[in-house]
Amino acid sequence: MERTFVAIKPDGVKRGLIGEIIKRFEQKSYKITALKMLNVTPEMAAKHYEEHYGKPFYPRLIKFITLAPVVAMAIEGENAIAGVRHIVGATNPDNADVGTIRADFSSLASTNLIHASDSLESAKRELAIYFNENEYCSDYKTMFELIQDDLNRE
Ligand code: FUP
Repeated sequence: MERTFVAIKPDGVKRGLIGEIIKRFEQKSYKITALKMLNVTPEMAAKHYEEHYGKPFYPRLIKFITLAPVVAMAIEGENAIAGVRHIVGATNPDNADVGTIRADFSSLASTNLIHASDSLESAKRELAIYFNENEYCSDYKTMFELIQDDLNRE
């Protein structure tokens, strides 16, 4: 099982796409184990995007993520890091596969609706910026987990 970090960015919140985006992860059978809306502070934004510091798009990236609330999530599942990125689509929506969130709802990389961790290491680092350990609610079973339990029962 992997746990990854996903954030619906300010454009997704403002455009009323929170439900549409979360639906795609639920219907894939992933388990949401933490969820909140928050205003990202400049300090949090700098930590989140530290790998992009100094790049031409960095100032606008920080401005954008702090402009309006985001919806932050922890998503769990088998191979969830790559699987979630597959549903999210390529950074530039023009290159994203049709059917992905970015291809279906966005037309610019600077406002591409959603962030998802790209590795186990990034997921751990990013989750720690947005969530405290006591905010996870992993202690319940989704229907998908119950189906797996049935299948694995001797
Ligand atoms: P991703 O992992 O797909 O979110 O992409 P990156 O980590 O490479 O980039 C993080 C964010 O920087 C993107 F979501 C949008 C922004 N960005 C730009 O605005 N222009 C670029 O050319 C690349 C990234």
